[in-house]
Amino acid sequence: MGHPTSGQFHFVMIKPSHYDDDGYPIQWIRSAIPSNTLACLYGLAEDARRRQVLGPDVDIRLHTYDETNRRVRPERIIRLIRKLGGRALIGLVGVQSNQFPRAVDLAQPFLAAGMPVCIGGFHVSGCIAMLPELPDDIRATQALGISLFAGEAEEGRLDEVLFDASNGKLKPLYNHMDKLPSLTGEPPPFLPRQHVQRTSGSLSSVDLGRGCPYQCSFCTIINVQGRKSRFRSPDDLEWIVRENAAQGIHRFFITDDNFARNRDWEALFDRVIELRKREFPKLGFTIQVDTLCHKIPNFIEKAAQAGVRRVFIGLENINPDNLIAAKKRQNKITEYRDMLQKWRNHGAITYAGYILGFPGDTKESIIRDIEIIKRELPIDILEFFFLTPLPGSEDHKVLWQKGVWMDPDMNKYDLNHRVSHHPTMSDAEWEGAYRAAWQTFYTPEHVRTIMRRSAACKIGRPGTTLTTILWFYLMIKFEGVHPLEGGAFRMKFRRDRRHELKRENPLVFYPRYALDTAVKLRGYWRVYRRFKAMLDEAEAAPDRYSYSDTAIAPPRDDEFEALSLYHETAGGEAALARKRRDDVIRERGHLHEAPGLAAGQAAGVDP
Ligand code: B12
Ligand code: SF4
Repeated sequence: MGHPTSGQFHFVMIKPSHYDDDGYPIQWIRSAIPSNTLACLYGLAEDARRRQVLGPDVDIRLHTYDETNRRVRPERIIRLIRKLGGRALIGLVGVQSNQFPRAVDLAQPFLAAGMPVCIGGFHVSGCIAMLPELPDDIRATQALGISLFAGEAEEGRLDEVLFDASNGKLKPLYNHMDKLPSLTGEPPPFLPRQHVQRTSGSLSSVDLGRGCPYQCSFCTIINVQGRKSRFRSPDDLEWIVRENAAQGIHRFFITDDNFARNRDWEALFDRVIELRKREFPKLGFTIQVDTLCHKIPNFIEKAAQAGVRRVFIGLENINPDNLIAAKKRQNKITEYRDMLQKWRNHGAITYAGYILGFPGDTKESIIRDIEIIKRELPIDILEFFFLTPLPGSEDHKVLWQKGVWMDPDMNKYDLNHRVSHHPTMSDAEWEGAYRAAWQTFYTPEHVRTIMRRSAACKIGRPGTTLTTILWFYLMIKFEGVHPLEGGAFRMKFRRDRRHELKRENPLVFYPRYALDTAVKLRGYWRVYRRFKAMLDEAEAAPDRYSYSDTAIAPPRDDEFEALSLYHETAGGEAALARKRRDDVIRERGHLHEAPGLAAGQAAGVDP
């Protein structure tokens, strides 16, 4: 590579949001969690800057924007770059399918100003990974002159893009889907503190690994990031901890989709345990795992010692027939209680993802299942999703090949909207069942029960459990967005409305916005007072520590005969029969491990 130019080169990284149902970007004064993609790109770009990849005379300047917590005004960015001088690359980063329309809208003013734009992330990568040809929306983007990046940017791939942009020769497509880079020793994700301050506070995001061995048909990750586990080293992790601790950040969301299948989980936990003991006692983590994680010897024990306090679990469903239909065979309902109780006994707050709209679901079965979960499984937070054919998943590919209808508006692919038809429920029924699911789980009675369960646990954190329930409840009840896209104090800007929709009159827009905000705040306050009273009641209860119920009581002898989980669900009896058969084989000594999985992991092979 030569030295293309001298002076400055601006790399502007924008993580776009997506539009709400009224056409306004979903953004907050404080969003929940900083973006790991932005942190990854920032880490890579900072490294490229230090290595002077554009030559010693070119000063690379980095600008980062997360639209979920900051208004992005392209005209201001254009003015700033013109004032500072030099060439620029506008990178729209980590663009998911639901963010693709917004990303393209944001790109337009930059293109008009003659600035090159490149879009990367799961929509582009997922479509290229799975479809025989590019879908119309992506082709239209290329026709506008936007460059696309598919695959991951590590192993020096970002350098090439920066170099081409600085030479005014950005290629229409950078396709790296054929090779997944190693992560070990690559520049780790990092975000300066001013970013983290725009989110819930002292929490940053990192990925310590990518890839998952399973084959769930609704999943995009395996087709984009592969099924082999790639991971960062304990030294990389220590660097991340130290750099963040230096800016006062001690808590992390580890974004690995399934940290239990990160082949190096133990070495990574061991390093954190050591760092916690020696220097950073405040270190805390949130992780995502699968439902067999408790079968990995020491996994939960070491997670607790490493400071894991919140765990996202891909529960997905309690009907084995549905799980089998989604190729999620690794989820065994006969293990759910053991796994959840073990996390609880180690002081973690559990969030379980639950998908609605599998072929066997009806509105009645969904409500029945949620009632079973409330009674029999000790889950703190249950979050619902529409079964969605996300671009990049096998489900999407199959529907696409068969020409089955899927909503053409990518903005709706946020798992909070229905984008396909269900085989038996009407559209209205499915949407009704989705709303009913949230209402059925988060009743005042059940919130009270969760508070009692949390208060009964000696190492439980009822106050934090309450805050988390409030986050979920308030987003669904008042904000109309999925809690995972939520934040504090919604911002809306009249001029940022989706261009297909008419710009509203200021005399209509502002009074309505003010009124909506006031009504929401009043609602927030009422819910807070009501739920806080439940917390106080649970903490003051004379039987606080002796409280028990079916979900948290240790397994009973007649567990498998008595619980609805195994007898009222579709395929529950068959799952129970499989478990009993496996138990017999294990007792006879033929099966030494959890079926397939733990053995596969130990041997380092995909099951
Ligand atoms: C963490 C995460 C979140 C966090 C986000 C905050 C955070 N801390 O990062 C939370 C929990 C809030 C979240 C929410 C949602 N998420 Co999410 N999330 C993830 C997850 C697990 C990791 C993302 C990540 O950091 N990946 C690692 C980065 C490095 O990979 P990457 O984004 O692809 O970026 C690399 C390349 O693409 C490339 N690249 C990317 N951009 C650019 C730009 C340029 C210019 C260049 C050169 C290169 C480049 O370089 C990067 C480094 O290699 C992914 C799954 C996954 N494994 O990626 C799902 C995932 C991205 N999420 C998804 C979805 C659907 C959502 C939600 C809409 C749904 C929901 N209700 O949960 C919301 C939307 C909220 C929002 N506003 O983002 C889907 C998107 C699928 C799709 N086809 O669109 C994914 C893939 C998971 C899935 N279910 O399939 N999510
Ligand atoms: S376990 Fe999670 S990450 Fe792995 S394939 Fe299934 S949905 Fe995807």
